[in-house]
Amino acid sequence: MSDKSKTDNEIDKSGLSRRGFLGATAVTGAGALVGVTALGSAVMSRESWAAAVKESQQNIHVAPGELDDYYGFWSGGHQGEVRVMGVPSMRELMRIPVFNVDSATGWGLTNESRHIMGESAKFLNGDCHHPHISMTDGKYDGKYLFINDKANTRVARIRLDIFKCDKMITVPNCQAIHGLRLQKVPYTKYVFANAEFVIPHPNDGKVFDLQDENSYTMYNVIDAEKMEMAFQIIVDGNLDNTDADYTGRFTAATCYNSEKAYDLGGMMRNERDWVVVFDIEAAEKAVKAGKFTTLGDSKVPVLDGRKKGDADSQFTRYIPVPKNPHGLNTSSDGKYFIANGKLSPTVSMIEIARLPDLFAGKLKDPRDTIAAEVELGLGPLHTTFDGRGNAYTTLFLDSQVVKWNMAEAVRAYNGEKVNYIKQKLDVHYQPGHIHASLCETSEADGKWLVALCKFGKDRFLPTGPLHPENDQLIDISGDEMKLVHDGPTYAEPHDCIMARRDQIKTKKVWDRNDPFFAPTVEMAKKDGINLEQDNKVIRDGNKVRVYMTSVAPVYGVTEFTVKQGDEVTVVITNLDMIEDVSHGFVMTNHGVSMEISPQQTSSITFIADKPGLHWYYCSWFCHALHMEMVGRMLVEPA
Ligand code: RUQ
Ligand code: CUA
Ligand code: CA
Repeated sequence: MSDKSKTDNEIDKSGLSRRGFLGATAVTGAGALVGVTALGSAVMSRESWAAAVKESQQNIHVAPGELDDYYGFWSGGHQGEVRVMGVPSMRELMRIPVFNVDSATGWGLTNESRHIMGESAKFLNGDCHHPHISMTDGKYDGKYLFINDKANTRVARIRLDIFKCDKMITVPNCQAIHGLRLQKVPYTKYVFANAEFVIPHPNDGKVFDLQDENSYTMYNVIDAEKMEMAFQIIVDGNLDNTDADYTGRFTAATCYNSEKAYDLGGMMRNERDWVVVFDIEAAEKAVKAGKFTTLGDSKVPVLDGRKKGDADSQFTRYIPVPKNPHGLNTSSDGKYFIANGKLSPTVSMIEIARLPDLFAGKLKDPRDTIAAEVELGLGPLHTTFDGRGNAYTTLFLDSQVVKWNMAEAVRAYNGEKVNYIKQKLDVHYQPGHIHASLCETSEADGKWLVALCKFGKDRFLPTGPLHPENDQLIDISGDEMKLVHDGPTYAEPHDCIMARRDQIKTKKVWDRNDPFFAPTVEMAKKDGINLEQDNKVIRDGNKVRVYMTSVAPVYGVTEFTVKQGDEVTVVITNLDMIEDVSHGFVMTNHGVSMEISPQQTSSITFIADKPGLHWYYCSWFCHALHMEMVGRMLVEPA
């Protein structure tokens, strides 16, 4: 059937058409994408920018004593954390370790964090791309932030009352979770996560070739509250980015490897790949009715959403779009799924109101859902919205952000003479994601836009061969986009999200009943310990548990003795109630470090394998006598 052969024919006929040209760009560009700006498109010099933005910079100046208007949550990419920024100051407020190990807080080292990471605590790396905030009725509810890990196929949740990761799951039967989005309406019941790579099933070391029907990838639907798999949907091709609509029924995802190829040339063979649209309600019904299979030992319900012959499945429809599409963005007015063409200079606007007819079999051609193919420039990757009918798309190859009007683009596509392009702004350089304030919600407010540029080149003081990226802040409140700030960032904020500061409500001190450290409280209970009072050492075979309190500037236990080879668990409860008085605990020469914030209980386990005296000390500056907040462990030789 023939989507594939059809598109192959189109290639043969393409000749010197625009498509042919783009094909060539794609081929040469694949190695030299980076060089495009250097080769001389009209990008202003750093110095001329400096002069041009001097005036507008006043708008973003957040003076000492003033607070930012927005929280920004930045993905830390292959560094594995989430960073919290103030917008518009672009000051970094906090870091939230997630898929990495963090020696300041002890994330990845403490028992509490390792309990949350589960089995996957053995991985010391991660690669996060897409942070998204939970929603109710299409607006941020400020409860959770979810983020993917492409490197180790995980999804994590961060609680936005404490800014800590509280759940993490490994998605089964898949490799590389990339695109991630949340259900917007009626609320974030589901997290949608794309597994990018096609793998054989079973993946038992016998199959290296991916052409037969036992090789596929899946769209993953995760229960957001339980953080458990709800179901998986098998698809044709691969999966890149995804987004959900404002009715709660549909989601869509881009596929760039409809060819199921293994190499660059193969993945660019088809002139069109596709957007796959999912009917989440239909899928949910099928699962409830028990109409699913499972894979191997996994109990997760699996639905088959592949096109079989000419009859599409009940859960999916495949809409061909050009070419190796990347970002998938739902317009904040709820009208369109927008697929960004990457190797095509266009974005495809899929009209969501036509999707019920597509699923009901009332449209002859899936392409009848396309409201417009909008020509924008070279290398469109992601699109964002200002709530005033305009969209903003990054052009990777042109190193530009293009502002365009959606209604006018549709009219132009239908033959009217309208110039839907409002402005093209040079950015520095090669932008990937783009994000405007509140753009993923129905409250998109058109104030600030961040273009996340993959290359910083000459914009900052040189830092050796490895350069920072450049997150540029752009004022979009007026008719014209104005670049107001260059923000160097460490590898690699693929994406960010901004919420109004009133939408995020944080705790200033821990609640003693917080589930974050509940397993440790449970352990203490079994040991007959009152964490808020007791300073005691408990021996249980070769396991030693040291329970202590902390009040600035003293630990409740300032000396203890163990035997060489003992497994020692230090449990500290910080009795300080005063905002900002966090303590730390470092056992020298043991790789042991953790944070204990006001009213928090933290614990860490290590082997006392070196006989001798070992000092421990507080690592967070908590008091004038912080340096004196110490204790000694004696390890007696075995
Ligand atoms: S992807 S540069 Cu990982 Cu979000 Cu588009
Ligand atoms: Cu306690 Cu420093
Ligand atoms: Ca392709």
